[in-house]
Amino acid sequence: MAARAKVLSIVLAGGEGKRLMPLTMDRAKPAVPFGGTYRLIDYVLSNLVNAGMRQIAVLTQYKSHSLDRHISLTWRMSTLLGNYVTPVPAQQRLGPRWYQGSADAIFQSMNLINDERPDYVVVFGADNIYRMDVEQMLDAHIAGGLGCTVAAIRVPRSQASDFGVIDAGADAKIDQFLEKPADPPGLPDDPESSFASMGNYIFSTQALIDALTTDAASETSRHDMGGDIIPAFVAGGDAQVYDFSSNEVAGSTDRDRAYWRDVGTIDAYHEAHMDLVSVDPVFNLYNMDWPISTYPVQMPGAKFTLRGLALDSVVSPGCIISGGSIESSVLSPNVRVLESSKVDRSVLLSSVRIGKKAVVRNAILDKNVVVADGAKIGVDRQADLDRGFTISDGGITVVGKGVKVEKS
Ligand code: ADQ
Repeated sequence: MAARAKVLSIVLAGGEGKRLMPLTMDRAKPAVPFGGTYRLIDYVLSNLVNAGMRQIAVLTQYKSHSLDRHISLTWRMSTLLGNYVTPVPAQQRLGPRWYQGSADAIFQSMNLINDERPDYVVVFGADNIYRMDVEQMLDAHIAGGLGCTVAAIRVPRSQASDFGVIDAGADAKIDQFLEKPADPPGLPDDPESSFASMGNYIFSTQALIDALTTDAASETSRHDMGGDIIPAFVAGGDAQVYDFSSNEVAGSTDRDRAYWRDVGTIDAYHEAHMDLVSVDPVFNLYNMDWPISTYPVQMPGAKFTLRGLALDSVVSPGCIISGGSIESSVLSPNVRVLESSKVDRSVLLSSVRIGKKAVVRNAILDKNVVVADGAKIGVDRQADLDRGFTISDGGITVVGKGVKVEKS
């Protein structure tokens, strides 16, 4: 039997997440809670670990305290056999400066690659919701024999300007890569769809080292993986695409196989939660053949009293719904909803308190928000703006951490 290839995984977790404000006010984007008990980073780490990747460095930067703590508490592994999942804060090894871009983050962490001497380097983003068997992508990378493989998924052309858009031939070799083009090209067999990069890459180690070293010396580069490194591989004829729809994850159906969401904006974050609570969700959190793991919550089961009820919702441990009603919503641990209150199409993060006769609709309430008796959120747009809440383009009201919302 051939020896298994040696792989180092690098998770890019240093983005600021400005478009998720105020949820990213005090935490890095990959530490933003998602799906009740999880954080965004749990999805990529579950995919890597389930696929057998056991040397994983998570490059962190801004506001990384909550992220570092989560990774250390949840993902720490036995160091037997050289296994680890470790947060690597920005080291400023090359001078007193933050990372300039995602490529600079890896360049400044080159010592990890030099120490580990892997055959291949897996570089994945930290803030997308999906399941992927990374080993299948690695096999495709090895079989293709090129320096770089980019995972991609079909998205509606109208949304493709947010992504790197790929034009590849039948042999999977990438002919053109356009990072966030204003007018994304459609696919020959489907003009209203484009092939979008998922921001997940696999590199042959020497090819990556060469590309990063050339990029670091460039004065015009923004030192960005999608903006500079991938286009350089494509220009050199050394990049191939990996079609995510060919990835078969244990226990998944054809439908959830095709599920991938970039939850970088408030609207996308809210929509992805609505996907979770749909009656027959495309993305199935309950597929225990490919578990999404997180820090286990040490709290009693959710309790419903005084005719409190929840329909089409995810209610985490420690919650008490005492006479209130919840519909199409996701509740993180330790939330309270009291008598005659209504929560609809909303995401409540941990320890939110909702008093009596309150209404919360189309809203995201960050940790520790307290909603007074009779207060309304997401009902009157002007009243929400007047109270300083953020309202997304799609009309979702976001209330920041710890805010006390009075009856207006
Ligand atoms: P974006 O998501 O816009 O596009 P970026 O903001 O660089 O790219 O984020 C990618 C990942 O890198 C995220 O996980 C982020 O947290 C992290 N990151 C960003 N800057 C970093 C830094 N300085 N240090 C460490 N980590 C950093 C990318 C690709 C597109 C692709 C989309 C898919 O550029 O081509 O389509 O991802 O979501």
